[in-house]
Amino acid sequence: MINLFKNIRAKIEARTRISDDEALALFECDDLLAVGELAALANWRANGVKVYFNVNRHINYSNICVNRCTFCAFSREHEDEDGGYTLAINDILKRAADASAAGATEIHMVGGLHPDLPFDFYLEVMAAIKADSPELHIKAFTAVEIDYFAKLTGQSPVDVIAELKAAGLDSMPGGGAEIFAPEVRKQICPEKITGERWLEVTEQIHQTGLKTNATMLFGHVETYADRVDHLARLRQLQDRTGGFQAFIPLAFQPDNTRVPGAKGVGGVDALKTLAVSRIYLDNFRHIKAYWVMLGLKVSQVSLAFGVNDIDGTVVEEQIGHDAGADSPQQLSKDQLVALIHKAGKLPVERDTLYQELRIY
Ligand code: V47
Ligand code: SF4
Repeated sequence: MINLFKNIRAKIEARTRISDDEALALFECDDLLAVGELAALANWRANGVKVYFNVNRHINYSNICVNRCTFCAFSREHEDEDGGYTLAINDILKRAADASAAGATEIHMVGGLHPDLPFDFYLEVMAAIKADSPELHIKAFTAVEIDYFAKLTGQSPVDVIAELKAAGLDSMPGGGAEIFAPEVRKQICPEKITGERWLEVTEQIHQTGLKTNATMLFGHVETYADRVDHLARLRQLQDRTGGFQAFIPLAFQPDNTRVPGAKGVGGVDALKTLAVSRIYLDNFRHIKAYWVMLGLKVSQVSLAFGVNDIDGTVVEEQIGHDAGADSPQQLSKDQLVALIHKAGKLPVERDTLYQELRIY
């Protein structure tokens, strides 16, 4: 073990990358503090004491979805089902306008794969938000939706992205990646596009110049080896495109889901996963702790385990809360700043593309 840590420290100092076997050994070891210290070193070299956050608002426009992933407590088959909904364009616009009035710089918008909404609905939503609130950056959809819109319209993903960009899309979040390994996908999201397809569509998105994030849903049925495989594929794609901004490990919330035996994620596993991600993904500048899924305390502690971004104000979130997340619905800017300050770090408000707006 001592040799493992020594070798990895030397690699971080020499700015060379660790191997898949080393990442697996870090996941398998019990010395959380040693892993955390290495992650903190890697993060220090990339970001110093700065921790980023933004003022944003999530809008989950519909939970109607043809995929019905077994880990998802958010989706419904149709609007008539208890809890099923699709927001009208005016409702979406009101939420965006409220966000802008409250100082938000970003709208984060994702939803289910709706069987009946035409592609024009999404174009109209983009254009209407931009017409109403041109100052807002629209971060919306994922490779999963792009693939779905392509099938819906008979177009290529590149053409779909071009239309969305022309209508106002500015960047994309990192959802839908889950765990790339086919055996795991069979159990948790059999209807979703394959991991290969997610990577292929994401590569095309990056080639159009749009930035995206990448996620990994962990703590259900996957093994450590599956996590390393996931990270390896992301690191390879990032080598080719440089189009990822942040990596966000999403802690699985088990309530109301249909994953047999899944218990959710403890604090130790969450911190270790964030730390190993920081050490392994040497070509990702930003590792984000999404406080909605991690909870506030683990998110705060993660700032000593390699994390340099704590997401945003969020305001209204369905996906994690429907699955039992016990975090608040929203945090104020003051709460985010205090949380970061109390971890001994420097809070930096950023925009979606990591331009620094204000240091606190
Ligand atoms: O793709 C669904 C996940 C994702 C559950 O890019 C669940 O900045 C935990 O991708 N437990 C959507 N996770 C959220 C997402 C995201 C969030 C915040 C920031 C960014 C970003 C992206 O939520 C889905 C899926 O992987 N999810 N159900 C659940 N029960
Ligand atoms: Fe649909 Fe996304 Fe939920 Fe899967 S995770 S069922 S694709 S909304």
